[in-house]
Amino acid sequence: MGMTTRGAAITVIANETGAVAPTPVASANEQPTEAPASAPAQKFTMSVTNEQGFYPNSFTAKKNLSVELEVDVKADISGCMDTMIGSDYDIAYRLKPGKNTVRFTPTKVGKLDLTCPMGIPMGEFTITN
Ligand SMILES: [Cu+2]
Repeated sequence: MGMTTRGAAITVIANETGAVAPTPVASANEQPTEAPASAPAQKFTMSVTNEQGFYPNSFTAKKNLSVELEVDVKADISGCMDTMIGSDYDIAYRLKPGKNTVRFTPTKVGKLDLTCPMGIPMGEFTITN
């Protein structure tokens, strides 16, 4: 019985120069856009006590960045003073005893008044660019 040895046929293929596409060059760094949505909120705190009322009550915040106002209610607030209104940004927040967080994003420069529903001032924000 005859055994056949398979001869390995080696085919030499000539390289074609320039056939391999070069790796794309990474694009240049892009400048971040202004005020990305992931920007941290501007945080403020206010307390409500029998001694000082709503205090501190004057804040400065930047436009187009979200605001978190923590209101720590340590006094008994009665009647409509338990509701904080900021009509420019549809703020209508019912304050509970303890810590409350009022959130909004100012979109225009100027004053933002926080009041009770009757208009008695609780605090104000100055919004800047
Ligand atoms: Cu009131």
